[in-house]
Amino acid sequence: MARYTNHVEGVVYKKQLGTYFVRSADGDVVCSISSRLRKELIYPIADRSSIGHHRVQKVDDIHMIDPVAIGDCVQFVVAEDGAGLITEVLPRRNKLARSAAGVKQLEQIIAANVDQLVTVFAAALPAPHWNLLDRYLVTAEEAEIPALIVMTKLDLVEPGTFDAVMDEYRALGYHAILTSTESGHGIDALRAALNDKTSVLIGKSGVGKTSLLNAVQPGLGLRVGEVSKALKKGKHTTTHVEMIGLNEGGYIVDTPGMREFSTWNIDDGDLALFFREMQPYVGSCRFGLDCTHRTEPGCAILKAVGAGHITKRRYESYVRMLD
Ligand SMILES: Nc1nc2c(ncn2[C@@H]2O[C@H](COP(=O)(O)OP(=O)(O)O)[C@@H](O)[C@H]2O)c(=O)[nH]1
Ligand SMILES: [Mg+2]
Ligand SMILES: [Zn+2]
Repeated sequence: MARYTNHVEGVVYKKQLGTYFVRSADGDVVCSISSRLRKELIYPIADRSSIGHHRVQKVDDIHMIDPVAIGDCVQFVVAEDGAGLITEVLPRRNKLARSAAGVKQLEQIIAANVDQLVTVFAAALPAPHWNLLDRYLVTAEEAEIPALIVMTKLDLVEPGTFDAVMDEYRALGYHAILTSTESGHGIDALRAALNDKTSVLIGKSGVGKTSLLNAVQPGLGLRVGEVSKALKKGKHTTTHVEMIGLNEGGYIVDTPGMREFSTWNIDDGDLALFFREMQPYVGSCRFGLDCTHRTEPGCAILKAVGAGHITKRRYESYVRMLD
């Protein structure tokens, strides 16, 4: 049995099939996790009878119920040969999670201890998908993580095309940046917004994420892209996720395989709480907290939509998320 030194703390910055790369003040250590920790944290999810037993055994699913996430602060011990063992996951400041693809009952933690969620959309090719943006924003609200909206490929549309809709989001208090890697518009603003923060980048394939990262810092998009490619290759690389360091401080967490995105653990009855402009009305409908804000008489939210205090577009997004 290897002898271990005292507990050290660090941050998980990369993981790959049951191996965790932890950064601490004393350097980087490659860790596994203690069997006690694995049992303790996996049990409550893996035991759910609603999940077919055939699923639980798949490698991808083990990844999804991984008790240690990118960004986690952990305690670990180091053996004389330099191998580390994670013994404790320290309380998370927050966590960004979604329903695991194809397995609604499983939570997939994208990252823990995140400073902001950066949602990337293209002005065109592909056209922006506002309902998807609202789903990202609801996830950020629920997790209490600030969201940054980035609309890129601005050069592909007439000036001003999306000013109104961006102003709509700004009026809700969201920070929105318009960029183009063709013209260089907005790149300085994006670099400044990423500085010294741990950012999770999210957006469909082809919207321009890699190009944006390369514009912010030469080679950065390439590095993030390599991680994504490794993830797409096949089963046995699908657990490789990494936090990439920015030269001027801060980290980018890539979110590969995000072709679909479903919110995790948000009840229909709570959904309106995560639409900033709806939240103040929750509870003041005639049916109180039982109101779904769809067809009920005396609904305060429907009334606010009618009065123009809540936009039709955001309200329709809400309804689509309920369905
Ligand atoms: N016109 C224009 N094309 C862009 C811009 N950003 C990216 N693209 C193009 O959009 C495509 C997808 O970009 P990429 O960065 O790979 O997207 P990702 O899949 O989100 O990483 C590529 O062909 C890029 O050249 C932009 O600001 N303007
Ligand atoms: Mg890319
Ligand atoms: Zn209502």
